[in-house]
Amino acid sequence: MSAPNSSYDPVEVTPLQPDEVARMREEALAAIAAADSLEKLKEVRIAHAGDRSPLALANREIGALPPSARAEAGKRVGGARRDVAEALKERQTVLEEERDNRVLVEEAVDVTLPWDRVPRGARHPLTTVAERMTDIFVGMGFEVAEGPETEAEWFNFDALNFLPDHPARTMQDTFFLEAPSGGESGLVLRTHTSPVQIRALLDREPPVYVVAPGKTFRTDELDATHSPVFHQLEGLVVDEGITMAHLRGAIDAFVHGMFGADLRTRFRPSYFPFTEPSAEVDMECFVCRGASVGDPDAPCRTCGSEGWIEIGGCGVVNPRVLTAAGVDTGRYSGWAFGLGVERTLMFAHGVEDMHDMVEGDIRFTSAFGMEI
Ligand code: FA5
Repeated sequence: MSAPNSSYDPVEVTPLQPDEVARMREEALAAIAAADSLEKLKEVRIAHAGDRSPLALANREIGALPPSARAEAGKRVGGARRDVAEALKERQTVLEEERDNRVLVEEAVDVTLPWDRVPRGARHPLTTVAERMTDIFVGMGFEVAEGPETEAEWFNFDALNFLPDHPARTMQDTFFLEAPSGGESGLVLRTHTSPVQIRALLDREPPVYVVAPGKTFRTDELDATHSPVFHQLEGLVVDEGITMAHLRGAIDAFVHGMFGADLRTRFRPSYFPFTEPSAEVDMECFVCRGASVGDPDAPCRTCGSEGWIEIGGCGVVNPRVLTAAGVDTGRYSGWAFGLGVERTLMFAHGVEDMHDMVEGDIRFTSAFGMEI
């Protein structure tokens, strides 16, 4: 800035000449009008209204003028600066409005788009199928009983009338945990849910109507239809006047509730040490209903064209078992069954390979939905 000078001629100070002030003003207004974004307008503001802008520098020259010349020069430069400030404000408003409208369009939320939230997990279908099986019997008045997965050999075998030389007691079938010692029973991973029969009978007085879903273990290789860890649903009824006809009725009610209202069942003679007589339970194939039997043109994968599907074992409780559990066999009789849960899941949902049930692939589990 020039020093005050009484002989100073304002007309000679170039930045303060009217034409020059008008040119600076026009240049600023043109730049403001041409700014097409808030970023560009910011640059224009610094260039034409900032401390180092031509009009700001011209304003500084006013202080160097003789007092008589200051008013006119101040009016001229001040007017130009005011016009520039107003134009900046207006342009700022317009550009902000344009930006807001653009954001509203560009950032609109499409509520119809598919969501990408982390999916919720699903319960394993073995759990839900075991619950559905259990519920059918609970609906008939049965209560749920439990037993440990690590079981005394006495409950798993002896009390169920397995003689010491029964093949199921050899290393082929059973995970033995502790050998018997000092008169104490050995420990095994239970090979079936049938020991819960004994526990239920020791825990309560007849009449007994219980079901026991649970995990069981055998030294079987994992393949399409076997797993070393699998699940069963045990059922036990002990009451006065109980016959095999009641067993047929209960099994029919289960098959109808689980697979279809009009499916037939049949009992095939079998052997279990703890039931006499014993039977394997078959149900009519719910896919082909027997139509595939003897028809090579229409084979059925579900039943292997047998027309029937085996779902478990059952029988009238052997009086020796009732005696081991302290039940008066002169007064009470009973029946029991053991159904495979994996097998039920395979038939109910068309699962063909047991590997799918144990490998933990979430794509298998989530296909069954979020059932709880
Ligand atoms: C028993 O385990 C008897 N406790 C059933 C029983 C209970 C009979 C009460 C009489 C009275 P079984 O060994 O057949 O029987 O097994 C019953 C079911 O368990 C089979 O039908 C099958 O569905 C299932 N199962 C057996 N072994 C395996 C395995 N390794 N993997 C998957 N499921 C199996």
